[in-house]
Amino acid sequence: MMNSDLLDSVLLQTDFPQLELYASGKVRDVYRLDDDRLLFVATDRISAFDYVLATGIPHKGKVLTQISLFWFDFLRDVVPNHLITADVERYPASLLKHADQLRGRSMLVTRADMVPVECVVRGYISGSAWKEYKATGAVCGIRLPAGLKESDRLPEPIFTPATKATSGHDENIQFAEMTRIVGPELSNQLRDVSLNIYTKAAEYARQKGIIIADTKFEFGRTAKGLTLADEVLTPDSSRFWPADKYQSGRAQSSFDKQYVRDYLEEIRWNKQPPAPSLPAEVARRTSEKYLEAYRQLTGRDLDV
Ligand code: Q0Z
Repeated sequence: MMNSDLLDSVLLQTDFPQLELYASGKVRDVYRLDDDRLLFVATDRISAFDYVLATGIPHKGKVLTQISLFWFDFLRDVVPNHLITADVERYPASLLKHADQLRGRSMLVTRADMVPVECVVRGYISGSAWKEYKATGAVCGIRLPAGLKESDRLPEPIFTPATKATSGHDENIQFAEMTRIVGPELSNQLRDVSLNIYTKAAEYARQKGIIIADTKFEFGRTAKGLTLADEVLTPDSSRFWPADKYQSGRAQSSFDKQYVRDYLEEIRWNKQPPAPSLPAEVARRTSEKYLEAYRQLTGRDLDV
């Protein structure tokens, strides 16, 4: 018997020989369709400790795509977004031969003139912000109250822009530095819209039992003006914490990746390539967590 029924539920690598790759990341690929339109594809790849693992997570690409689509709709009156359609049957005819690879995990989007700054909003102090705060008492030049503990909720959400460093890692910058890169008017506009979007989404997610500790937005310019692009408010672009396990004063468990991290610590992977594969049970339980995040946020089961 062929095991294709098992294998084809997980997409690690797309196979679109005639499409032109426009950008590729650890888990997503973007193709250029024509001058105005791109095709975004979310694979089932997962990264941990900066490396893509050898095992895919069933349904992950679909869950992340469907979460972004949920937020694009939720935020439609706040900010225009780059989505044209995620309905494969409405894609250009040349893509229909790939419909089975694309369905549920892809979006046809408007190509935007991207702003070269990552718009990060933090409602809680974690990760690089916690490190910076401990060292300096400030994050991206924003002075914070003394005595904060790791993972504390901030008095109000803060805008902490970042740039893609040559290392591939993001580098936190001060708002003043952002104004030198993109100008003061656009910087003010991006800060205000980013804080608005985060506040509205985080309030909603919190009612559904998910703390969105922080998140990264990317914007571009299109005919609609300043446009929300890329993926939005997913577990890959944000820290999702289960609200019922939240406790400040320590690092939080991750909504989606905790089983993966625990396993990688347990096998004492040295965090150098090659990245290991995951036991089927770890992949399956992680898949459940992504599906649970979708269900908790939207109130619906993802049809898988
Ligand atoms: C986003 C990225 C990814 C690697 C380019 N609407 C747009 N127009 C022009 N460019 C982009 C978008 Cl979203 C764009 N990225 C980030 C995404 C893989 C890098 F899926 N790069």
